[in-house]
Amino acid sequence: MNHPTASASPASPASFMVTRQLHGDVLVVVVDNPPVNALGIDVRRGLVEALDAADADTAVAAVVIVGAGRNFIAGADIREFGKPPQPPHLPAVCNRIEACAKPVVAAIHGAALGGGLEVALAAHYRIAVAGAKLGLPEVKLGLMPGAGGTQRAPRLIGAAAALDLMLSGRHAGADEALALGLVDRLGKTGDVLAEGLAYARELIAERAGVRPTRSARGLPDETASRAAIEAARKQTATRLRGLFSPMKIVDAVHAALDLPFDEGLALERELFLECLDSPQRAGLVYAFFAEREAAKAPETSAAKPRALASVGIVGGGTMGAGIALAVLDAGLPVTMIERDEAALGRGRAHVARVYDSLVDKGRLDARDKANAMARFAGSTSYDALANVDLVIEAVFEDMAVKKAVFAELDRVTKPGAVLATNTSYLDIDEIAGATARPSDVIGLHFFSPANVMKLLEVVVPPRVAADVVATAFEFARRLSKIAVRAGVCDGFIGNRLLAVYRTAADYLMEDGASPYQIDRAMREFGYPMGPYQVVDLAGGDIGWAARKRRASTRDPRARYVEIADRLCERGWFGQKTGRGFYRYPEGVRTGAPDPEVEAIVDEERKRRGIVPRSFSDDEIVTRLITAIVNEAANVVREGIALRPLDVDVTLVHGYGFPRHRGGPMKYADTIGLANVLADLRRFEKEDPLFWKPSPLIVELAERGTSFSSLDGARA
Ligand code: T1G
Ligand code: NAD
Repeated sequence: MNHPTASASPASPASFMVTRQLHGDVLVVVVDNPPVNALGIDVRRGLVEALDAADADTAVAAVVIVGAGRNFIAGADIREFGKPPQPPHLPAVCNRIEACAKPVVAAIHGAALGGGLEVALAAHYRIAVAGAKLGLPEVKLGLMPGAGGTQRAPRLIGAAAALDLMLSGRHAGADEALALGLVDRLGKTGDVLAEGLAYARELIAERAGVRPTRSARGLPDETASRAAIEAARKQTATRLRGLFSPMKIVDAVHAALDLPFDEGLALERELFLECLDSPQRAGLVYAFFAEREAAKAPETSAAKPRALASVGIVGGGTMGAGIALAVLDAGLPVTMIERDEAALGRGRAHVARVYDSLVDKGRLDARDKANAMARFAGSTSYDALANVDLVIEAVFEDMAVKKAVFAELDRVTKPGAVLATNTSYLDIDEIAGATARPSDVIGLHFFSPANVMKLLEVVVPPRVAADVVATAFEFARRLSKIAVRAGVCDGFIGNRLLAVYRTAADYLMEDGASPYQIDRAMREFGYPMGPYQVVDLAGGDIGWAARKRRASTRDPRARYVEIADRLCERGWFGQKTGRGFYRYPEGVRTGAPDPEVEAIVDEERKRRGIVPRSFSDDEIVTRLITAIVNEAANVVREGIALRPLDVDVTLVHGYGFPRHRGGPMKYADTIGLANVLADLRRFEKEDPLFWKPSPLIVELAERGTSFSSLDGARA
């Protein structure tokens, strides 16, 4: 939206970020703080000045608040959190808007999130145009609405709807916002300023006057409201267990039901400040910025992406079909290549099956499914890939098979096509060597299920061209994936750290901890599953194959625990065989501890002459996280990961590391690298090879600094 020229008092920064102009008798107040009009101090000051001006100017009959650029207001300025708060604080700004003697209209386009929606809720009337997204996502930052949202939203849309928005953090589109009562009307055009002005003039003509939300009667049905609050308490105590702010949100909404507005607002402030001080807020805000920084690789600013209008996928198995779904969901056409018609049929059926279940659940419209399937083509001839812009190979994890596929791709694809492999472990530079154009070959490492998991490791071999890397990041953005740049080594960033995590867990198990205690301790720490539940989910046979492949190159001095091999030798591969480390009675996804497994563990200890000892849950967590952090420091030191934040984003989005802790490197910084080094020195006495401290940790600890010092200013 193009905003009118400033007529505010002389050149305070506030006057640049919040401008105002009289359109007849309507004062238009424009918030202009790129990139997302965050409510930083100057914007807050500018809004108060604008409302004061409106009340003081008799020529003003109504006010319209609107955002410049692509959004209304995306919330408080997250970068201000953790810094000393400066007045006017946002609750006061919102109260000032609500107290205006002239009707105030919030004209919403793009994002109206968090404090941005709270500004709109403080206005007396709200209009939105198509494409608007409204929400109170503070919970995703370890926070809660802190500018009246917990008191005004329930009054406007009821306790249940308000709690759903605040506890899920999801965005409501314009239509849903109207249905909920978050906005009063939808604009017929996309011209948000014109729509806002028209609405304001109508209100003036009708002498509609002001309509403070604080006195809205959205909590009429006390019984229903109490039931919604109790249901939210249960949900928070179970599904959001371990998170700090959700229960504070429920407490605040409860106050909206029982307390007068200003007392509820005061309680909200108290609870908000508690959330602001919680370490979870620090971890989640770190994660917010780290994800965005990870998308900025040197190549993305050095080169322009190539064309990306069509995609080929070779291999229609677990990953090929999942990747096809992700590409179709992004609106792109897909051509799948398989060895034979039967395999191709399985790949297509997998894609259709996923869409059918979404349609059945009402999460996808049948028409959208048909449109997506119409963009799906399949063939057993590689010639079908002659004109695609990008090809992703997802065939068997076998070097010879992959090299044959890339030689074929080299023959059929057009010059400039990007050739990507989804290999989990294999040397991408060797695969690239099977073509005459290694500079066009890159790794795109998806995670299963590829249409669901957000993480995408962009694996950069030494000979790849910068614009190919830039194309990979652009592709990730199109698929709404969180991309992380990784160098080539065994397992790249994620699987390399997973292997060390698993090894440390196996050492603990053989030394005396039960696999079930280890899993429970890691769940308490915040992982959705412990390491042995993950093995059973992914399939013990996959790891077994990898261990056998590595046997010839394994360091003979390294300790090797054979417990998992004993289970695999019995065919106990996990969920897919009904038992692994746990037993899975027919159709049950949550396994039961298995005394036979504990007996096998005991046998192995005896065979190795190990006298089992007990470990506390804390010791288990310390050892497993320290193992990850130590190896991750090597990954950063070797340049496999550009920065520590890239490791954090990888483990949070691909390996279940609890997001509210920010990631292993952020977590290590909260503990202090000197303490991490002390733990490493302690463990090193037991096994100098496995626990050899990373030189990077030694260096940073000696310098008394942190991993984040390597991330650059923002993260
Ligand atoms: N504060 C500061 N910077 C922000 C920001 C914010 N609220 N939102 C985005 N940015 C930066 C972001 O880091 C990036 O910077 C650039 O803007 C573009 O963002 C009291 C306490 C709005 C949907 O949680 O969800 O209000 O990397 O890449 O994909 O109750 O940004 O370019 O340098 O994400 O188009 C609540 C957070 C705050 C919304 C746009 N608000 N933002 O998505 O662009 S807490 C939120 C978003 C609060 C009050 C409480 C998204 C977006 P850079 P982007 P996008
Ligand atoms: P899969 O066995 O499920 O599927 C492989 C498919 O490739 C099969 O359908 C097979 O018919 C097809 N294929 C084999 N040779 C072919 C050829 N020459 N031309 C065309 N199609 C051919 O395997 P998957 O689990 O989907 O794994 C595929 C790749 O993705 C592997 O490199 C694997 O390491 C990697 N990967 C797997 C996962 C996972 O969790 N499964 C995760 C990330 C990466």
